[in-house]
Amino acid sequence: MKIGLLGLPGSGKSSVFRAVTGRGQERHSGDDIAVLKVPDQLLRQIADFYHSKKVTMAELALVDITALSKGEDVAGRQRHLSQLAGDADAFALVIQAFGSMDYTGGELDPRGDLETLILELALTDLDVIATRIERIQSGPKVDRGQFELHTLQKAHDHLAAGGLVAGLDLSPEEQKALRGFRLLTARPMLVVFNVGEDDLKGESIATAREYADSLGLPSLVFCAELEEELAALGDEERGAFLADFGLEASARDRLIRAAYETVSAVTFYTAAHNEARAWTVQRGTRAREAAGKIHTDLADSFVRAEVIKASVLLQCSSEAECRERGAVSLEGADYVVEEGDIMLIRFTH
Ligand SMILES: Nc1nc2c(ncn2[C@@H]2O[C@H](COP(=O)(O)OP(=O)(O)O)[C@@H](O)[C@H]2O)c(=O)[nH]1
Ligand SMILES: [Mg+2]
Repeated sequence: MKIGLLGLPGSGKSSVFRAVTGRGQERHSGDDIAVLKVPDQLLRQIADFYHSKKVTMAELALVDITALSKGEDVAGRQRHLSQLAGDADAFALVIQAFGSMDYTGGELDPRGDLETLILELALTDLDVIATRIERIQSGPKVDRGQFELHTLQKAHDHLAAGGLVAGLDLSPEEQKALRGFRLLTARPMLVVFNVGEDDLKGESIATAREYADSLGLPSLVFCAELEEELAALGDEERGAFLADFGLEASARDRLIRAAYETVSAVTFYTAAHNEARAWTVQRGTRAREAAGKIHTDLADSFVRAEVIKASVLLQCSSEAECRERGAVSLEGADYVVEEGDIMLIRFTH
């Protein structure tokens, strides 16, 4: 899973990136990507159970996308945004709420900045949609084209009215018709309000937060500068500081958790003596597709999945006992993977 950091210049994207990754100031220009290991207590327990020699945590990639600059012409900016956004599965929108001036020297306006950012994303999508609608309308009339046209029109109207494609109620067929366009506002988003050290509760961003809520976007309050300092400390020291500041968890843990919730991630496991491993899929993913994550060949040669609930496994003294108790179920390709499933894929050779 890949999360892209987006924000206006100076909003603190790079600071958030450093706070979350624990990386120092030294950096090269342009994009930067970090792979975060997702802390997982259950994975540890499963690995202990199987005496696994190797433990592989799920990973979350974080991309620090270079600033959107207001200087470019609209078309250039949108092309730039589409390219940069690339294959990010979700976005974290970083909003400046620290200090007293924004990067243009203007007054601080977190709500306005969030609106600007969302407008940029919506305009980029509208442009993609308009181009496609034009192309369909100027081509030969075919049924499939008409369905796509209708769906595009629906997305267009929703965006034009200030909505996000992600907030649109679409049938599976309509979703499929739009998927290929990789629309920016169709992807899950969360908002990171980067507040000053004197406003860790985020009192200054109340109205901006209401706006995020109204769009159905989850939001986090961070002080990137403070979090950067905390990230440089050892685990024990950090724990004490977090408590001092009344923070429940580090920036890294909070961002990972929020990202998981935002994309509706489900964690399943594969476990044996050689390796215990956590995998992340989106809610609603079926067994065949999950198998394909483990190895692309496994999707094609999939026969059945043996599924044990981790919570049940950990109450048994051995996997054999689990089987005797009937706690291992055999599932077909269409089984919807659940949080905490331990899966063994049976396949044809
Ligand atoms: N006081 C304060 N300054 C911050 C905070 N976060 C970022 N900054 C400063 O704001 C400036 C821009 O931050 P940066 O992360 O480079 O923004 P980017 O352009 O979005 O990557 C830098 O000088 C940071 O030190 C914060 O939480 N508090
Ligand atoms: Mg930066």
